[in-house]
Amino acid sequence: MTFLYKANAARGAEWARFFAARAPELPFRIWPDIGDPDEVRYLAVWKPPDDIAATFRNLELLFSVGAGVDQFDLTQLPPHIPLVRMIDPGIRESMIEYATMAVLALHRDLVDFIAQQREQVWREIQIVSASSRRVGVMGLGLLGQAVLQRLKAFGFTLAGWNRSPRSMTGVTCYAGERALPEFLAQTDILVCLLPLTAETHGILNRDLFVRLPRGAKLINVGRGGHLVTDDLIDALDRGVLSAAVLDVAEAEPLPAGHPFWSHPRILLTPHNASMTIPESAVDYVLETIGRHRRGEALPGLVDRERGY
Ligand code: NDP
Ligand code: OXD
Repeated sequence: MTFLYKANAARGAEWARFFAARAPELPFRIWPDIGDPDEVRYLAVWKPPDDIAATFRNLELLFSVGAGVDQFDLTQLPPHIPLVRMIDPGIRESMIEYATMAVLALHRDLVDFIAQQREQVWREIQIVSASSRRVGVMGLGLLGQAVLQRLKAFGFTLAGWNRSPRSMTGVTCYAGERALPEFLAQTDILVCLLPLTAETHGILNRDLFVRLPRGAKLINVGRGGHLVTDDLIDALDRGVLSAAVLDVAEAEPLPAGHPFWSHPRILLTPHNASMTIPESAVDYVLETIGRHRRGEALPGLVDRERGY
């Protein structure tokens, strides 16, 4: 019975250390050293290998080492193998930091100041109070809620939009497609923290941008597939949007010459908003394995119908 890890090798070495300490009875291997594939009962991956079911015939549980699972072709996974996404305080805390950094950067006009510094321009920009700045988060899941919770401390006017109804103190919550225009109309800084599914693919597009107040700002920490590149560039060039912070791209690494690299109103990071922390991730997978063995419900179990 083996646990096989297929993701960042340096972090895999840390997983190995925590496995050795916390589950010495469970052999731990790092891809491509898979050993006997029939021994693999548990597989944790970022990018899934081909033919998982045919290669690992005795697989019992499949883990995503990230919170998102859009990298899996859910139609190719046999129904008897549960897919479990990562629920990790490390992901949550680093996402809160990143989203807070991005919201504050856009709120306090950092994109303009970077441009001014390059041009040696010393010019004040009128400060807008946090209470007058309306921040809206798309996706009120674990991360969206955690980000909003932390943003309360700054005094922003907060809203959230979600598939099913949610309620959060101090946050105006909107639900469903019909409520989207109303949510957008009162959002100055839009944060995308949706999972990438058939429904959300390309959601950050021209039609959505024009529903925001003119000159609104965008933060995409969901997935590159949420955003239509040409529509963003056009919106920025025409002043429909005034700035964007992007952590994700449709093709990663972003290809040379892509317009995101050089657009003066885009701040770009290399899918680095948050990271799974090996120590807490190992606790989570071992707890999930225990629950699975006991036949208990699995927090983080992916609903294949919904796609997240
Ligand atoms: P959750 O599954 O906890 O939350 C997803 C939320 O999105 C749910 O509240 C869900 O609604 C809502 N949702 C799903 N589909 C729609 C839709 N069509 N319209 C409106 N709302 C919808 O996920 P997390 O919060 O943990 O993570 C969200 C995403 O963040 C991940 O899938 C991943 O893509 C991204 N991510 C990015 C990282 C990075 O480093 N850039 C790091 C980690 C995550 P409902 O309540 O109805 O289910
Ligand atoms: C994740 C990510 O999904 O890092 O966890 O993007």
